[in-house]
Amino acid sequence: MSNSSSPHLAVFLEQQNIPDQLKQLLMQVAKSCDSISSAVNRGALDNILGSAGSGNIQGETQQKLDILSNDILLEDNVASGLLAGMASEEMDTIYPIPDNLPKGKYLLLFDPLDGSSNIDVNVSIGTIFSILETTMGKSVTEDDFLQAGQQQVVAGYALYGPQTILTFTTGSGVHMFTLDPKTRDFILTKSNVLIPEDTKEFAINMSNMRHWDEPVKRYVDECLAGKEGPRAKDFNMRWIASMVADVHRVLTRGGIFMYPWDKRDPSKPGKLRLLYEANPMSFLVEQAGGLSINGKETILSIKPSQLHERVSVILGSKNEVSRVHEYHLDR
Ligand code: P6P
Repeated sequence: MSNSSSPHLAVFLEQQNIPDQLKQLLMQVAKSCDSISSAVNRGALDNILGSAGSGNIQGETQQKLDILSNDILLEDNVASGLLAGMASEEMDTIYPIPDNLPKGKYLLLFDPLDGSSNIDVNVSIGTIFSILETTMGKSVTEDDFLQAGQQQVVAGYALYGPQTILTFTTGSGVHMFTLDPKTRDFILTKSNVLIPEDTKEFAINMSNMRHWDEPVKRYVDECLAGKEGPRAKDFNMRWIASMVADVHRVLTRGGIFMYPWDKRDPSKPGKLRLLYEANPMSFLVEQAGGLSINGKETILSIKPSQLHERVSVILGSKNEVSRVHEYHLDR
């Protein structure tokens, strides 16, 4: 879609009916993603691959790029005067804006670099972000972040792949911008993205099959049965193990992405995090005409009870997610 008349991000935002401070915040986040993209592209040249030798609250080993990406987002946005606080997959607790700095009314939540297991093997990774509102200038606590996903004012991601693509919604459709490596401008390349209601492509980590709950196993078995089975059509499977890349494919050509609850750790509702992975992706998918559920309920309706809460995720093409939903209700 891009041509010389395609608007830059700043021009596009000027045309949007959203508060100026939110436009400024989106521009700032885009700038941070541009910086992360440059760091990711440099990789081993700057000795920033591999483990940082530390762990996060999720119990995961932090990669050097995880921490660098987190620091870029913190440092770029802390003094913007637009935020009351930030929260990150890589930080145990929330980050309130210090009292000596100007405060705003937005909360910025992010997974600074999603798909970290792919960093060292040069497979697409990304930044996921979500913006909530609070009272202007408030000294925030964790409770201010515990809002249902339907309260988000912005959701988006930056995908660091063959191109760097910034995708976001402000509640008026989903729009995609490609980073021009020469000018470092984000150029609108796809607007009002819509997910096809049907698909022949499913995404799930098949190695966990023996641990799945019955409704998910029933759905995947039917996909695997292909033309000879009850679906009477063949399916294809994809699994990149970077949620950003898998969801970008679903937004771009349809599909169903699943990281469901499984019985490896029954106390955990799922692997993916609700506030800064599932909620932003669910807002994008619903704005693009898809569905996003945890099995029985829509993810955007879930009221969080803790910052790093996890959730089962089944999202994508409307008619496929509806089928999985029915199987959960039938059980
Ligand atoms: P698995 C990446 O670590 C992540 O959080 C998501 O981006 C991705 O979809 C999932 O985990 C991959 O998990 O168990 O297949 O490695």
